[in-house]
Amino acid sequence: MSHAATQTPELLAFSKDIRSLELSPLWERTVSQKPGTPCEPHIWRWADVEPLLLKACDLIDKKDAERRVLMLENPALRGQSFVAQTLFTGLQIILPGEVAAAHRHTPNALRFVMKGEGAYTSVAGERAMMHPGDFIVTPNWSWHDHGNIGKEPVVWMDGLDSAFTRFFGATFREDYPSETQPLYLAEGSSAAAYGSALLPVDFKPADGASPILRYPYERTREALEHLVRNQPLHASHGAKLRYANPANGKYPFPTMAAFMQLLPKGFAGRPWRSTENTVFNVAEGRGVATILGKTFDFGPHDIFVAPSWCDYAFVAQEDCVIFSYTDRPAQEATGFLREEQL
Ligand code: GTQ
Ligand code: FE2
Repeated sequence: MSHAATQTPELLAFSKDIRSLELSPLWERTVSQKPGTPCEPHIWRWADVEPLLLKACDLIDKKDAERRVLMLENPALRGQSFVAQTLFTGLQIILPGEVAAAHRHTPNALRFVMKGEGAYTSVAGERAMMHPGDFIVTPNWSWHDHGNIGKEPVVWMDGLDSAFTRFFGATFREDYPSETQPLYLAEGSSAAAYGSALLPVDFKPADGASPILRYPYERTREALEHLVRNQPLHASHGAKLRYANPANGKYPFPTMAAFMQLLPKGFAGRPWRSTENTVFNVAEGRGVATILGKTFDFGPHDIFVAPSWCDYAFVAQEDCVIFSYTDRPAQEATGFLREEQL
């Protein structure tokens, strides 16, 4: 509660005087003491964004751009690089023959592959081919480079927790001495070792990012199909699975969770709100998301953000498959998370 203190001339003078000593009275505080952030719900439609990504390919040579990425900035955070106060979203495009040079940084990164075949990412000595619908993990401080050895442009979404490293003043980065890193693990190694509900016999669980490099779309899609046919739907989320870190049963990153949900045609979800900041990326289908009273028609490859404490509800006009990522693990670890069905 903010009490309006009686503003005597002495009190006014006092408040003004202490400002020069970098002090300010709590009883005059104006910053919000409510849940939610200044961020707004917003949608970036593929029909608008795809031509711009292709145009960026004409304008920016790979040699001049470390990564050819368009950042999705929340309308309330222009110039600040973030889609919500805790999350970064970028759309990256890579043309046949191009390489995005190896580097590493303290932010964790996830990729959600959107369009095109023939691109790969190499992370910590292992290469994975990227296919639409795949979810890919780049743990913090691991070397990573990307390339396109196919015949068409490839686009994916980058999700980073760089807002956290910026918040803590802990953003560090390094370039690898050569353009690509050496590959010392065979393709498929992390899937074989960790991706079948089996673990190496000498494995010690750790609290970092998931050891699985790539969570393939086919398997995720299949699991959701099965659930939709055989289990009751969640009233708000339909059939929704979270990507798990097999090392500890938790999330793919200490800071970020990722999910895939299937909303069968005709689904009309109950409104939901959470202090989680959520970025949605439509893999398949058309529908309507209502976020904080604004309605957004969506289709394949559209991206929209539901910032903290903005209530949202889905209507599916076709079978919809929707990827999302959030800051949930950070809020669970701190005990801040609150959520409710409305
Ligand atoms: O691909 O390594 O969108 O380091 C932002 C920072 C992508 C990447 C981004 C990055 C990358
Ligand atoms: Fe990176």
